[in-house]
Amino acid sequence: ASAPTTVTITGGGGQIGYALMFRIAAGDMLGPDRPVRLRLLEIPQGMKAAEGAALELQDCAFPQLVDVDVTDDPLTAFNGTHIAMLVGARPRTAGMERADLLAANAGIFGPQGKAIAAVADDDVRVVVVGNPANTNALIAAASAAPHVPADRFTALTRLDHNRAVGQLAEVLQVAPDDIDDVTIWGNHSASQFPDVSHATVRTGLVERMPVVEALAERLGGAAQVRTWLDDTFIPRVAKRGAEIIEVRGSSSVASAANAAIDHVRDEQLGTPHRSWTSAAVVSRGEYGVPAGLVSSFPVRSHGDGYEIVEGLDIDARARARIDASVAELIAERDAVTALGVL
Ligand code: NAX
Repeated sequence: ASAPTTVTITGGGGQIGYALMFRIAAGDMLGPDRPVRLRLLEIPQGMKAAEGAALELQDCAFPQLVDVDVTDDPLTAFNGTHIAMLVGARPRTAGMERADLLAANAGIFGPQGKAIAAVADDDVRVVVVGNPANTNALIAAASAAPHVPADRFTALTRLDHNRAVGQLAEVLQVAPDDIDDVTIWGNHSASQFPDVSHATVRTGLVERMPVVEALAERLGGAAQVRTWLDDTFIPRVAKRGAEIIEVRGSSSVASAANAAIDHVRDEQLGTPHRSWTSAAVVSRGEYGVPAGLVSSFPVRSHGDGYEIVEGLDIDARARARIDASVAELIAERDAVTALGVL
């Protein structure tokens, strides 16, 4: 067997952490042949919950799980880590302004970025799940520079991506796996742009059809497709988190953990040949997104990190939606800069 891969989960005593660790230990993220060492980072109040989860991991006797450490010290948690999943964050509480939220999270993700730079493996990859995920990733990347290249830092928009695929599969009455090349652009927030203009759906053994054409057949014409996309699909995907809270009485947990696993698996093992997925990565100016921002893009991996899929046509409607979400990312970055964090 290969040497163990060390995976650090921050917020290991929280809900998403709990949903993540058992699936990672079972081999869902890195495949059945890679032994895993788990490190759970918590703040003192969360230590008991994380320790309890570690006891349960032991009780699963997972063959691939080499060991589990629980700690409230970032330098211990990130020591030699290969994959850091930054889940723990400061949630927005009643009466909290956006600047307060950004500042509180800068106080978490800045020091964690520094700790990663100091002690993580040279090939470390980091995914930020804790919100505001894009800007938290920006802060962590800036704090880890220049020791860790910025492209090792990503933020999770795979849940939004999977939500979009799920909605399309339902309307088109196909399996989710029949749909390729959906894109989430921009921020992991209500301003995001779920884009189906390049998406295709399987119609035969190898034949595919543009999703917009398949939608037109189902909904009765191009005008109906436009209305459905603008009034139903885009807002439903962008606000799905609120819908889950309303129906379930609690935020997305298992689906968020699943998306984080998909994100890391594809980054580490590669995306399927034929298609791409979505992840928030550091822009180098692609598609007019200002360099340095952590924005969601169409991305591919050959097993060595995500690269942005370039050269896609962006029409005027899409341009306006991407620009609106990117404007929000710029505002978040400027607010953080004003706080003296960047
Ligand atoms: P919980 O409140 O259940 O768990 C968070 C845990 O993080 C707590 O146990 C807390 O003690 C710990 N924590 C706080 N500060 C920490 C620090 N400095 N170091 C280590 N641990 C720390 O929240 P949960 O439901 O697990 O959600 C976690 C985060 O994911 C939230 O920020 C949430 O907004 C975000 N989400 C992001 C999603 C995405 O697609 N990017 C979707 C799901 C989720 O909303």
